[in-house]
Amino acid sequence: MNIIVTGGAGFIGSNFVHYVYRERPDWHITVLDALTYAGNRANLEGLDPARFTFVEGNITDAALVDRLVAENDAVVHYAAESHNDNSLQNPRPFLDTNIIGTYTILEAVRKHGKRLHHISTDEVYGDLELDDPNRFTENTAYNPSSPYSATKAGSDLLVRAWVRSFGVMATISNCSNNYGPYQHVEKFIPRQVTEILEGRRPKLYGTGEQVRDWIHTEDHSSAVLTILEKGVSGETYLIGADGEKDNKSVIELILKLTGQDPTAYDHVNDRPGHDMRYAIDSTKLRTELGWRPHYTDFEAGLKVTLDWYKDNQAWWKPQKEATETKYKVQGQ
Ligand code: NAD
Ligand code: TDX
Repeated sequence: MNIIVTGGAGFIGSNFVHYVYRERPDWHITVLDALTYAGNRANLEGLDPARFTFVEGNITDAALVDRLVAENDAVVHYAAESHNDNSLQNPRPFLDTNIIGTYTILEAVRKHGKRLHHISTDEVYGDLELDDPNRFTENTAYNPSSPYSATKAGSDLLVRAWVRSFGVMATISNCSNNYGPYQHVEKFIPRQVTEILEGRRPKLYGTGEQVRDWIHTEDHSSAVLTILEKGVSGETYLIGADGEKDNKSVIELILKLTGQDPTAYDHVNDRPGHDMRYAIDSTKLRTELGWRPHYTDFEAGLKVTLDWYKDNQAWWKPQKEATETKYKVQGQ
C-alpha cells in the first residue's frame, strides 16, 4: 500500500504516521502538509526516506493533490484547521481548508478511483446535556455549534454526497477529544501542563463543568487503520474509549500529577457557545470491525503525556509565547 496522509505534520496525523510506519513496514507513506502554525516537520523526524516522503503543500492545490492521488492507493485525510477558539476569532481559514480542501481531495479520488478515509470529530453532533443518558451514535443528527465544527460537518456531508452521487470509495470516522504527545500548546491539556512548567497557573474556561470524552491518540490511530483496512465504503464509524471527564477534574488531576496544589488554577473567560458535553458510543466499530482501545487508564496515559511535555520543552517553547499572547487578548 502507498498512502497519502494529509495533515501528517500535525498532532494526530503525525501520531498516525508513526503508528503505521511501525505496524505496516511494507507500506509507503507520503505526508502532504502545508506546515501552518499547527504543523511541525520535527514531528516526523527519524523516518527512512525509502518508506516515507514529505511534501510541503496545500490540500486546496488541485494540481498537486491530483498528481499525488494518481501516484498512490489511498488518502487518509487529517488536514484541517482544528481549534475552536481560533474559529471564533477568524473563521475564514476553516472554510478554505476544511471545506474547499476536502472538496479538492474528493475530486481527485473521484477522478482516479482511489480510496479515501476522512477524519472527523464528534463535535459535528453538537453537545449533550450533562445528565443525558444517551451518547452520540452514527445515527445522531448533525447539529454543530462553532465555525470549526460547522466546517467539519460540511466536509463530512461532502464525503457522503461524493459516495452517493459519484460512487467514491470513502469511509468517515468521528472521534472524541485526543490527548498524547505532539499536541499543540493551544489545546486544553498541553496548555495547562506548559503553563505549570512556565511557573504559571492553569486556566479553566467558565465553571469547568463541561465534559470531554478523552481518548489516547494511539487508540485513535489503531481505530483509523482498522477502518482503512476493514471498513465498508460509505459507512461512518464513531471512535471513542469511554473516557468522559469534566474539565475541572482534568485540571485538578494535571496539578496533582505535577506535584502542585490541585486548587491552584484560575477561572478565565468562558468560550462563547461552549459545548457542554461530548460522549461517544463506539459499539459499531467494536462489534463490526473488532476494534478495542488499549489506553483505558486515563490517569496513567495522562502521566506519560505530561512527562513528554516536561522532556520536550524545545518542541513546544517556540509556540508558547505567541499562543498565550493570543489568549490574553481574549481574557483567557
Ligand atoms: P492539528 O491542528 O494539530 O494539525 C493539522 C495539520 O494540518 C497541521 O500539520 C497543518 O499544518 C495541516 N494543515 C492545515 N491546513 C492545511 C492545508 N490547507 N493544507 C495542508 N495541510 C494543512 O490538528 P489535529 O488535532 O491533529 O487534528 C487532525 C484532524 O483530526 C482534524 O481533521 C481534526 O478535525 C480531527 N480531530 C481532532 C480531534 C482532537 O482532539 N484534536 C478529535 C477528533 C477529530
Ligand atoms: O485553556 C483552556 N481552558 C479550558 O477550560 C482551553 C484551551 C480549553 N478549555 C476547555 C474548553 C473545552 O471544554 O477544555 C475543553 C477542551 O478544549 P480544546 O482542547 O480546545 O478542545 P475542544 O474544543 O473540545 O475540541 C477538541 O476536540 C474535538 C479538538 O480541538 C478538536 O479538533 C476536535 O474536533
